[in-house]
Amino acid sequence: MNVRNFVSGLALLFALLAGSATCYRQLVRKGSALGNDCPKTAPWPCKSGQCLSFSFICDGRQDCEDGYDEDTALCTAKDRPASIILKSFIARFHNWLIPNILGEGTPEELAKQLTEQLNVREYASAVGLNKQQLRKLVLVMEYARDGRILDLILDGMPEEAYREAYALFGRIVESGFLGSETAN
Ligand SMILES: [Ca+2]
Repeated sequence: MNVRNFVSGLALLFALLAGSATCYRQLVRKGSALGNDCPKTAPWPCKSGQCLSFSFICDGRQDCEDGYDEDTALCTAKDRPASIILKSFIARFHNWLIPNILGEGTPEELAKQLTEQLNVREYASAVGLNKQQLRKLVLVMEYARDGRILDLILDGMPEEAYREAYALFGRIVESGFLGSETAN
């Protein structure tokens, strides 16, 4: 195999999926991407053997014979910020986020759960949030999505966290993370 093609293909996948690196590595291990012999025009290998271009991944229609291109975990990772970026954000602002907003856990664990859990309810049950904590998390995510910087600051957010909070939490919310939950 051409190693350079493989490496740049993998880098491209990471960039395009822009998802959880950890989750992606697990998916690669489960799948066949490490033996990728697909052409450049359709560089994404289904586990069942077909090659797809990126526009077919998570577009809502099954293109792989086994449906892997619409795999729930894969598509969740695609829509969420990379866990490594979240981890760094959580680590820098842990005084604000842990445990008040995200619950108890290391930045790495919490980032992983945020990128991999389907919605805020499943996140809450994975990290052990009670009802009140769940409501608080939903509220902060809504504030971030709506750009309510003053409410976030009143809620304890350091001002310098805002840009990242907006980009990261906003994107998580956009991926459908809140489901039907609202804080009010
Ligand atoms: Ca598809």
